[in-house]
Amino acid sequence: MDRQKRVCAVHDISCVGRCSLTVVLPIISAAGADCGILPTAVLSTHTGGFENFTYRDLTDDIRPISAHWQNLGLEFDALYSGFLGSFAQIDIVGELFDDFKRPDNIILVDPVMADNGQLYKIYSPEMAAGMAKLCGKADIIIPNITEACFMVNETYEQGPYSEAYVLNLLKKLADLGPKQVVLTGVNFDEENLGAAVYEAGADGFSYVHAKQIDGYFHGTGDVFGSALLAGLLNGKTLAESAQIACDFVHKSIEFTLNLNQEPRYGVAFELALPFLMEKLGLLT
Ligand code: PXL
Repeated sequence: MDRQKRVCAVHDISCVGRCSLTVVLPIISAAGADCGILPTAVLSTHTGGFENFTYRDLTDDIRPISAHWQNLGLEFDALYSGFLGSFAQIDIVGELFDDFKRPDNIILVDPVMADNGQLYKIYSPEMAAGMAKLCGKADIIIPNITEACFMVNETYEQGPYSEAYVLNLLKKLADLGPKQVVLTGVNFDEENLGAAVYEAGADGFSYVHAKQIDGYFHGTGDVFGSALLAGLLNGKTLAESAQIACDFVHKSIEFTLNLNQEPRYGVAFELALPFLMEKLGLLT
């Protein structure tokens, strides 16, 4: 058996609502990896669809935690960042990447800050330039279309998209510095929804998708990103991992609808974990 992979997941803890660490940790664990966490903030719920949530910013804890890990000589096979607790954390997480980057590990950045054409309420427009800088330190970035538009100063449009619109975004995102880009929330017709997968310098992109399910489901970006990383840690290519992630999100939404669960509480990904493990070849 191969050595167990170790991940550092840099996201908030939204205590209720299934996004960020309450999603990343179980999915990475189900993928057979050791998932270390670096919480960026603690909230009573996530910020989408709940009022009066509590918010504890953990900016001051990140450097001491990282320093302790460096003293221990820890190494990570992947560092995966998502929702950051403050603007100042962008530079601090950038330092963390500098300190833990190895020639063969993966830095995966989800520049979580916006959706549906709008920045999340708690963020100011300067977040976009900061996240664009952080993306420059990543091997792989996984923005949605809104985040992409904010980072490369393009006009946000609603789908279905033309290939030219998507390719332009992909090239500009790759110009920020990452080697590979997975752009989420891409559709070319009303039937399907998926992601465009792009290698820096390439002429075209590949497209992975599943049947579109109407509605807005909270936390699916984190479910997608975690399953994508789960694929990579298990030796799948980026395109294979993106397809697995897309199918996993689709299955999780199906379970959510079958159970009539409220979308603001996140998707029922737990029930789809056996499906993910099967796709990763972990059940044989
Ligand atoms: O899933 C993204 C996310 C993560 N963490 C918090 C959020 C959101 C999206 O709204 O509010 C706290």
